[in-house]
This record gives sequence, C-alpha cells and structure tokens, in this order.
Amino acid sequence: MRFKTGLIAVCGVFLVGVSAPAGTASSTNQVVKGRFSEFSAGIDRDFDIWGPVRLTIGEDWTSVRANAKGLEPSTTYTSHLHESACSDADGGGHYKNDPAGPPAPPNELWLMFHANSAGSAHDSSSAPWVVRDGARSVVIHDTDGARIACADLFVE
Ligand SMILES: [Cu+2]
Repeated sequence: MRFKTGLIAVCGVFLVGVSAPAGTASSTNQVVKGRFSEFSAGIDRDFDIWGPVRLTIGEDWTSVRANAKGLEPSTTYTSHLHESACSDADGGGHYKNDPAGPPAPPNELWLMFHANSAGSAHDSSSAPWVVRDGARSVVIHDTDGARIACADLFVE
C-alpha cells in the first residue's frame, strides 16, 4: 500500500481514469476518528457532552457519522463540519467545498442531533465532494447558536 500511495501522489491525475471495480471502493475509503468534548467557555448549563465522531472520505464523497451524549433531553441541536481545529477559534467557520459558494448543504456538511429523553442523539450526513486536507472539526451548537462541543479531526 505504501507504493500505491506514492503512486497516487505522483500520478493522481492519471489514476482518476482508472476506477476500481465496483465493490472494492470501500477498501480505499479514508476514515478519520474524533471525539466530542465540550467547550469550557460560554456554557452556562451543566453539559457533559461526549461521543465518537467518524469522518469517512470516499472516492468522490465525504460523510460524517456521530453520536452525542450529555445533551438536554428532547432538544434539537445543529452541528456542522468546521474548517479549523477546536482550539483554533473554536473550530473557525463552516467548512465549504466551494469557499465562494452558498453557506448551506451540499456546499457544507451539516448534522442534526435530536436528543432523546436520555440526552443522547446520533446522526449521519454526507456530501458529494472530497474534503481537503487539514485540521477540521465537528461543532455542536446550542439552541441559541453558541458552540457547546467540538470534535477534532485531522484529514491527511
Ligand atoms: Cu457550526
């Protein structure tokens, strides 16, 4: 695989036309894992948010799947793929496939967490583009938009 990775880096343009047979694409997907933890600042409620986040990059798509626990019961939260690490301006702005494009899906990747009576939620979402390399994060927003939790993801 090391040889193949190097080949792709050097000859990526040529390999685009050499698509893998159907059914084998999943073996080439890149998976990046992270975990939610809450922001210490700007939280005036007793959250204790945690949960795993998985970002998967396919041949021409990116998906995010996440579980979040410690949310307020029966409450809906918005969440997005952000462009920076959690420690960098609390995740920075929303990640946009086309930086000049609209601030909404499919140009952005959004999640929606509908917390159950125990404060747990899960969601998954995908977009028809491959995320660029760099520090990324998934941020959960409170109902007033405040950033309450974040998971770091580093796409190589
Ligand atoms: Cu956001």
